[in-house]
Amino acid sequence: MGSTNSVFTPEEKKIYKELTFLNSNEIENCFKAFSRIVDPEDRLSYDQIKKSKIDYQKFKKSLEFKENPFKDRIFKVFSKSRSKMTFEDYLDMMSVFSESCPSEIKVDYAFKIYAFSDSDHLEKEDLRKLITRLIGPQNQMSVEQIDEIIDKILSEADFSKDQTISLMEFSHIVSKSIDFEKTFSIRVQ
Ligand SMILES: [Ca+2]
Repeated sequence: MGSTNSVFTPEEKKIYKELTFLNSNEIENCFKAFSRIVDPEDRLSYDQIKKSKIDYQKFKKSLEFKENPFKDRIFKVFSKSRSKMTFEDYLDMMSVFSESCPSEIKVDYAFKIYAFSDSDHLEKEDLRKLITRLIGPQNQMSVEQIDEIIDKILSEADFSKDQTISLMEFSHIVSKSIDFEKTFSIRVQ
């Protein structure tokens, strides 16, 4: 009791605060969430946890993301190695999803997540996947209905008329959506 029983050294904390939009408490909470994924049985030391990596099989079951229809894309976009997520990757991700992250950065990452083929444009096929995932498996929509939505998005957002949505076009439509920031925020407990 009374001793500094923090997970992080003051230096680590300082660096993480500088490199993310997270406050001290949020960084601690991210560590707890990360530990729950890598070490559910509470066997590892803090240092071992910090050096652990999460694979997709574990990530997709995590409390924060199991219900997220884009969890596979989120995992891929934020895992620098593309197949394993380090604690720093996890912090970067939670930083983008935090309420303090500026909207432009959230938009940038949302675009990467929705660009299923990792290109720099959202193609019709990306929009189809996006809509299908957003409506969820229980809401049936016909191919024609989805095509109609795609056409509507393109007619409103595709200023360059090339049948794809660029990042700039995407930012423009998203900036008009009041809900965007809300849907793109996760509070880690
Ligand atoms: Ca376009």
